[in-house]
Amino acid sequence: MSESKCPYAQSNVAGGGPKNRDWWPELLRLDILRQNGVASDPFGADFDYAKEFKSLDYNALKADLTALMTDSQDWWPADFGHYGGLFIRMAWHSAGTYRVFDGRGGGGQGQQRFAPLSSWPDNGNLDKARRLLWPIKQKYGSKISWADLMILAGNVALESMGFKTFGFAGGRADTWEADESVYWGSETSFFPEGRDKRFASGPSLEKKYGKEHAQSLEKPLGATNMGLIYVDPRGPNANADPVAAAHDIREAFGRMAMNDEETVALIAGGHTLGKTHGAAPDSHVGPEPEGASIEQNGLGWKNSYKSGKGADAITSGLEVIWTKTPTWWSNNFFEYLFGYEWELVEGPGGAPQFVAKNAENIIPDAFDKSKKHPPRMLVTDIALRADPEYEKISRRFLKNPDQFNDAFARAWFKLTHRDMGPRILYLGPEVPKEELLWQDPIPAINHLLVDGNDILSLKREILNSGLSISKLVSVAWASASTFRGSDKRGGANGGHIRLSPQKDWEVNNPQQLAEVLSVLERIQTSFNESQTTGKRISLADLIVLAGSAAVESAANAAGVRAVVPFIPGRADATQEQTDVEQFNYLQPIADGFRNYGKSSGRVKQEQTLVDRAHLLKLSAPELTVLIGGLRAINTNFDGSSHGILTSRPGVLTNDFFVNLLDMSTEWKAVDDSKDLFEGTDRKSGAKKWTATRFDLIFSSQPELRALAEVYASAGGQQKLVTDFVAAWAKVMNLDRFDLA
Ligand code: HEB
Repeated sequence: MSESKCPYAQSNVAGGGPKNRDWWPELLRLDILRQNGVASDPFGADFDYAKEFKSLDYNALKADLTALMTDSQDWWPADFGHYGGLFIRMAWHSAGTYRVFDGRGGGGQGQQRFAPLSSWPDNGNLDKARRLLWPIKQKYGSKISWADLMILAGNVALESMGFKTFGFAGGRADTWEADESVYWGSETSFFPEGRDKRFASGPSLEKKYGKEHAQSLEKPLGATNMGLIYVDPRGPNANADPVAAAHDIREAFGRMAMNDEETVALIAGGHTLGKTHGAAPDSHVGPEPEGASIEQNGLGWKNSYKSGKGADAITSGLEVIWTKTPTWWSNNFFEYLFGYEWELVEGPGGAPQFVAKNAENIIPDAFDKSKKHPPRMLVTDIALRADPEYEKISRRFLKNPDQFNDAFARAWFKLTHRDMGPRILYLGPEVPKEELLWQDPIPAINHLLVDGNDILSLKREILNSGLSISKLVSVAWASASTFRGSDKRGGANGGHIRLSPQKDWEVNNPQQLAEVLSVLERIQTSFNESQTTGKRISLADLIVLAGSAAVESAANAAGVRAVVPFIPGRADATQEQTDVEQFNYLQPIADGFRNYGKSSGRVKQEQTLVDRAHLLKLSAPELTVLIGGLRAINTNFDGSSHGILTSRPGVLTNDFFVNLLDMSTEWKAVDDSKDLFEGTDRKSGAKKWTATRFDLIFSSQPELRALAEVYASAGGQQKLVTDFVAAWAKVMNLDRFDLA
């Protein structure tokens, strides 16, 4: 491999030189399963951020933040003497990377401190915003995370600019390294290059970024360009077309769970305050923080134009001030949007932007009191008038500022809290009382919980109900495994598996699911009706209990005694509490644990498996033992025998590993996709097994093979049961934030 051919063979660790990831970029990597381990956390495993946050003097912190807003620093002077616009943009860009399909991104981990986000072109000069916050972060230490501080700074900015927010919740614990689990797109260059790679090609592309084009944005991406939070402010590929921009906005904001009204409110609200920065062409701007030299102390985008700051600052290269009071909340955005006709012009760097026609110079300058400007807008701002649906909403907001204010307050709260999980995780004195549908509410428990004896008798009843071990385990897995650590949605609590849309997902085998649920409902009803003390069991609990009883029984059948811990306390949500569209985003494209899903051109089955394991917060050993155990128990979504490498399906044996590593079997791909394989007896040629990539990866990827060997070796049967039970219980309880 010559250096010119392999630009990546420069890994800057351990003396440099190519590493495995350089030599074999295709090798399945498990790193994301080890991410955020104790080795990277200075506070260790016992650190309890919630406890720290509760000891914070919240009001003092807010007062310090408020004072900071107008405490202009010479090294980065505040526009109009107020940092509010900058901090709002920082908070919005922190939260705005969230996307519905995998729940990744978002402001929950303070990831803006790390690459790639720290250095995305769209995050230009937000390094300054975070650096301005440093003295406050330093003062409050571990009582306030960067993740919380960045969002709170946005809230305080709004409040100090005359806006009444909907509230604030703390609780975002920091991480200490870059989150490498996020697929940000396959482009190898940042904005402004490479937009179209993430859009399906075809005739729609030629239609100049019309509707179809925008709608074919690759899943799970949330932005139209690599390195942008959402969309190109100049319209798709700088085409200056506000209608096309609207299609992109709708698609990108939809990926963040925002509807049209929320989208209009957010954009108009955000651009009611602050300004853009484009004093001169960006040829004056140096490398982003990750690419900058060491003596810049982590800052980037060093600007050689005149003073390089204040009036000479260059961020987006656009030069727009939207409103007459850029440091005070108003309805100016809509008043100007409809009060003027707009003319397309070139900004200082040559980028398209709009200026109000025949307008007087009514807009203040950020640094020179004697100067005034005409109203200006970005192409994406004009989209709020050019798109017929957005226009209706914008005109309503123009006439009804109260509705605008309320919509922005709610949308801002949703934007900044969307990835925090259930309300039980919200901390602090400003948590709103109102319960919101997007929080996936689950009713409070108002019954007595079952105890030891009830649990024993319920288990007996379940195991005598005629339902197979495989079915019971499948349904419990289906219920709990929707959980994702990314945005803390999903999981067994709420019993959503019995509701639309989950009950109809292909991966859940709807027919089998309905059969199991009807039996469990019968058991639930008869138990609850027979109680005289007010004791009840929810179906959500019973589904987990049934799976756990089945796991115990499967272990017993393998000759190993096992007790699966069960903690009651889950409640059943109603259909009305369940946002069907938003729950559908939890639907797995692939779930290797149930042998569901195919390789795509970009992603192979085994990659989806690691992705899912990451969302389930599993380590590589946990992933391995769960696959081995679930295959032994026979839980493929469609009842197929792929990977069921055992003659005793339904028994919790280590057969999967023993047979997978058995050299008497020879494996061959049987389909062109290379997702399905057949194992034959090396000598006789007799057909023995079928398996998928999800299965064979445990014999081929060296780290997974090493783990598989553990469970196939002497003592492996006992260890498999012990480890499987622990990993199973972990998955069942992933969403039990009430237990912590
Ligand atoms: Fe924005 C700014 C774009 C949305 C808020 N923004 C800005 C800028 C741009 C933009 C380009 C400039 C930067 C500089 O500095 O230069 N946006 C944009 C787009 C969108 C948006 C494209 C989509 C359509 N925003 C938004 C939202 C919000 C915002 C949603 C919130 C809510 N922004 C903002 C602010 C600002 C901005 C506040 C200002 C900043 C300062 O002042 O610094």
